[in-house]
Amino acid sequence: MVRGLVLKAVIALLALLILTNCADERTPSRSPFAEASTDTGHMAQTGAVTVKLVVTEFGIESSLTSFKVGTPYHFIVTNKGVLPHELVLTKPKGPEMASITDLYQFALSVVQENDLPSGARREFDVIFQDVYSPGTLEFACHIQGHYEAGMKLALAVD
Ligand SMILES: [Cu+2]
Repeated sequence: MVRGLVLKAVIALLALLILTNCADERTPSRSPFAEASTDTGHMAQTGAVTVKLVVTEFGIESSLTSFKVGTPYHFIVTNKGVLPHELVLTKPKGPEMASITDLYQFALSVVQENDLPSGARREFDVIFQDVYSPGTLEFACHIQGHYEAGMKLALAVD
């Protein structure tokens, strides 16, 4: 009888320990995870700065071209042109970014051509981690000929 009781007590204690452990492990890991996933959409409505982008033949317009490091921005891009376009947030094409591969590999954000046909609207979030002096970062469409026709817009981050 006594042994049975002790066993039950031990089992109960073990169960309690396991439960407590689970709770302990869950609590710290859950909050940053929730902030990263669930709250991102929420943040877009409350804390983030909304930026409207328009792409056409052949240009890019933005409601904002001056940004701050660490501020969450919620971008809404609309294709008001008749052709499909893309919107890449990357460094300007040049000696440092000589190929399309370089441009995409560096990109802080990419809305692909397939996702941005005429009339389409796409949204994405960016929090700039680094400072970019004017002329070192831009929105661009690198579909053949579009960039050269004027589909680029310089921005700055400080
Ligand atoms: Cu384009």
